[in-house]
This record gives sequence, C-alpha cells and structure tokens, in this order.
Amino acid sequence: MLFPKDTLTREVKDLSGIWRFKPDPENKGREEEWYKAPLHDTIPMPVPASYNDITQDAALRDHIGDVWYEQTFIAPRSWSGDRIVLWVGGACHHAVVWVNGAEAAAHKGGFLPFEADITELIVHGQENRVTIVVNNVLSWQTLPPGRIKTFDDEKHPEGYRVQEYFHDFFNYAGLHRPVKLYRTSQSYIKDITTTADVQAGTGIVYYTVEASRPEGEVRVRLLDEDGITVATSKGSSGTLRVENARLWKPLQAYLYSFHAEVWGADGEREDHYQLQIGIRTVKVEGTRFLINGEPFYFKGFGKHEDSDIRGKGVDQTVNVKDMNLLRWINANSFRTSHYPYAEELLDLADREGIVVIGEVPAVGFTFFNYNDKVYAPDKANDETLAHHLEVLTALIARDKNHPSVVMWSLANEAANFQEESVPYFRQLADTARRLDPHRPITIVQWPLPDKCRVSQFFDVICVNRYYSWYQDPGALELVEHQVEWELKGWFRTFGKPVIMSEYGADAIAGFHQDPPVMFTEEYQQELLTRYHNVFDRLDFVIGEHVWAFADFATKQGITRVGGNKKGIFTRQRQPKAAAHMLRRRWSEMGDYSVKISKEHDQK
Ligand code: BDP
Repeated sequence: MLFPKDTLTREVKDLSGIWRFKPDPENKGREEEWYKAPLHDTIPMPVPASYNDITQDAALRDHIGDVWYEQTFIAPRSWSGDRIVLWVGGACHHAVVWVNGAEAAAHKGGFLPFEADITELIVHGQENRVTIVVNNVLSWQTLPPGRIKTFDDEKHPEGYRVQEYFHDFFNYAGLHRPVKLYRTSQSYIKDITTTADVQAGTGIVYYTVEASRPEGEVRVRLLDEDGITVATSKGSSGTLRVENARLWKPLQAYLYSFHAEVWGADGEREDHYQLQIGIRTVKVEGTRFLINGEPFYFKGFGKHEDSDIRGKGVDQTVNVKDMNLLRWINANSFRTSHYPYAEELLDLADREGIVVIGEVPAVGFTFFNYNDKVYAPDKANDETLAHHLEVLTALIARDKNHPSVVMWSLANEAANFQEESVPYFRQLADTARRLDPHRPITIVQWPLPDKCRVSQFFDVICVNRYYSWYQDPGALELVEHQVEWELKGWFRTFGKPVIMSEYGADAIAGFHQDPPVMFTEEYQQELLTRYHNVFDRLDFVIGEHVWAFADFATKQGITRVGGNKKGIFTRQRQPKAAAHMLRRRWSEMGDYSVKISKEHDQK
C-alpha cells in the first residue's frame, strides 16, 4: 500500500489532531448505531496516540472492548470529481470506519495501515463526519494473541473479566498512527514494486507499476540526490540501469527518487507518485549476511514503539531522537520487535542508513514450557494461521520498497518445538519467499537448538536468551559458559549464521552496587560484556541486538517495577551506564565486526 503523499497529482489532508472520543464500557455502541449521528458526551483525544495514559482514569487505561473516535472534515472544493481515499495508519487492534454514517472499512490487526475509497460517501461543500470504533480485545485468532479471562468464583464480582496476554508490553490501544485523507484522479497508481541489483558497478532497478487503468501509459524516472535524472523507462514493468551507482550502505545511505507517472491518451498526466529507494543487495552466504556483497554485523537493539503519555502513538519527535541515539551509540540496526512500526520511522531509517529487521506481530505464542501446546485447535489454529499469513502479506506489501529493511522476522519466541508448528511455519516461510524472493527470512527463537523444528525453513538463526537473569539469576559467572554452549549448539545443528536477537538485564537507572547485583546499572553492563566476550570468539555470530533500546511499559505484575527496565536508555531516552560501554564497543567495531576486521588484518 502506498503511503499517502503530496505529489504532482495527489494531495493529502492530515486529520491528526484532537478527535472526539467516547469509551464504550458496556459495548453497546455498535448495536445502538452510534455512528449514525454525532457522538454525545465525548472527551478530547489526541490522534495519533494510545488513549490509555491520556486521562487520570484507571478504568480507561485498563479498558477492554470498544472505544469510539469521531472527527469532522471538509473535503477541499478542488477535490470534487476526484477519487478520495481515507487512510488509517494503524488502529489497535480492530476497527470499523463510517463516513457520514455509512460503513467505509473494517480492519483486523493493529500495526498496519488500511484505506477505503470514500468518494461516494462524502458530500462536497459541507462538513463530513468520520466515526471509527476501535476494539482492543485479543484472542487466539489475533496477532498478538490473548484471551479474556472470566471468573466463576465468589471472590470476584459477577461479570469481572480481564484481558490476558502473553507478550511483555502493555496492550496499548487506539488510533496509534495518523489518519489521512487524500485525493487522486480516477486513473491512479495502485502499487509500485522495486528491487535492486548491482552488476559490475551498475545499479539495476527492476520495477513494476500497477495502474488502475491498464491502458494508461506508465513512465518512470530515477533521480539522484541532486535531482538529476539518471535513468528513464516506459511501461508498467521494466528495468532502470544506473552506471556507477551510489549504493545504499549501512550508515551511509544514498537514496534515489523513483518517480512513476500514468499518462492518458489525451497527453494528460493522470497520476504521479514518488518513492525514495536505495540500490543495494542483501544475501546470506555461508555464515555471512552480505549487504552489497560485504559481510554485515548487526549492532543494535530490539525496540518498541513506546513513550511517555503517548504510549504507542507515533511521534516524530521521539522517532528522530531515537535515530539520533542509535547514531550516537554507534548502532547500525534494530528489529521492529514485536510488530511492524510506523512507516515514518522506516523512512528515517532509509535516510540514516539504519538497517531494519521487520517483524510480524506474532509474539506470545509460547508459554515457555515444552509441554504446553499452543498450535492446537483451541488456540493457534487454522484461523490464526490465515490471519498470520494475511498480516505477513500486508507487511511485505507495505515495506517491500524500503532499502533499510533487509530481513523479515515471521515470529518472536513461538512454540516451534511442537510438531504442529512445522506445517504452520513452512507455509509462512514459503509465502514470505514467494512474495519477496530478495530478502532473507528468520524466526526469533525461544526453544533450544535440539528442540527447534523449524529452523530449516529460515536463513538466519535469531536467538533470544536471558542467562543469569531468568535462568540462574545473579550468577554472572555462568554467562559465558552457557552462551557459548548454546550458540555453538545452534551452529552445530543448523550450520546457519546466528544473531543474538535479545539478551539483557533489567537495570533501574540510578541503582548502583558493586560487586554487581541484579537490577543495578553495574549488573546490566557486566552481563552484556560477558555475552560480548563470547560473540567475539564465535565467527558464525553475525549480530548482537541488546534487549532493549529503551525501558518500556508492560502490564502490571510482580516481575515488573513500572515496566520493563532492560532499556539501555530510560523511557525518557537518557543513557544508563551500559550505553557508554556499548558506544565504545560499537565504535571500535566500525561498521563491521571485530572478527571480520581481524580477518582483514590477516590478509
Ligand atoms: C523476551 C521477549 C521480550 C521481553 C523480554 C523480557 O521477546 O518481549 O520483553 O523477553 O522478558 O522473552 O525482558
């Protein structure tokens, strides 16, 4: 899906701002058709933002079910006769949209955009009303999964229920990303796909432009960063060749502008869209992850979309700060744990040369116990798989043109030790390869190597492990022995490159003790250092992603003191002691690993 943009032919009206908001604790709004008339008794609610932390009301923070948003807009007079589309960047987790009381769209899944052609639903020359109901209930058929727990005992009041979920971040909800209105002409570009190759210094861009009217003439142009046209072509698919192409490289991004136009027989430009693309290749070869043929070592983090007050609401101030922190700490990559992030951040990553592993919101599909079945008819079943495939497809469709995205992660910590998970992940892996033959794929592991049944489908082994934290808490002296034992096990069993995709320890900022004890900044730093000693000895380790970039909100529980504190930065983005250690380590590594630079020295 193309992000709404102003172009030579398109115009965007951003509906972000203050919306009218009404919680629906009794879940009666749909039955009472609240969308038919303006909502009453509303409170102001910012969009984009999670609604949970905006008021002082714990009931709204912990609300389960529907909430209603409403906004009015006037379609510009100049848009009349055009095709008008309403785009919703992300509604967590399910939404139905009405325009002037008529249903325009329904969508399941909180982390990807959807849109609807509302040309016929709006009235020009007067105010139009958009109503969106957003529901946050998680079940075994959603990503991430969850279940509503009810209590049949005397200790709980009748009807009391809680939303259970198995992932470690707060179930923020609402309109997390902007809502936009845009116009195109009736003949428009539906989609663009670009892929790149490099042959003897020549950059080759293969493109496909899908136009709504196949008889329209498609013209494409590629411009360099100085705005100079370096290649042109005609036709809905074709090839652009760029002599001496400037490559998109980690931390040294170079972006070309890809312009696509559709022209009518009368010589009129009917639509124009422009994408920033990078010319680069990605490939896994032996134990190496190659970007432009050069071995790449992932230095960085698992992140979250999470910040004070706004929860999971997109905020470009936070996004730019995070990018600056990644550069400051000499990181070169992050994983969009545990769901697709807003495209606004991917655009920044493209620009900054930050490498991204894009993840599907399949998190919480294990109970961390080899005996519990998750892939079962009453839990993750065929309907779950169908939705997982749908989300994977939508993710690839949205992010396929971002040069920063180099790999897809199809799940985080799933029960892929179960026999039933094998056909499940085979189908997902096959689908990812069919939709995107150019990017490697991975699954982020919880089981130990001898228990994992699905790694044969993937290119890279990503491992999350918390030695001397959840296992043998406090025993820092065990870290190196255990990490080395496990990582060697992965390599021996599958012979594939390994990224440590999560490792870390909670540290309460300002909490100190020496010798280190758990939850102190010293302990976090010491634990990470011991992991690093192992990575530096093992040639097949191709990356280290510390968990986590910043502290983040979780549900309340006895293991979480005001959220997860494994951040290297606080939730307010201030560095803990380990940040300075990482900054030194990653600076010494340069853009590639210590191991690789040693190899180079030997040559
Ligand atoms: C891993 C999860 C991550 C958690 C982390 C932790 O992938 O989402 O936040 O553990 O417990 O299991 O800190």
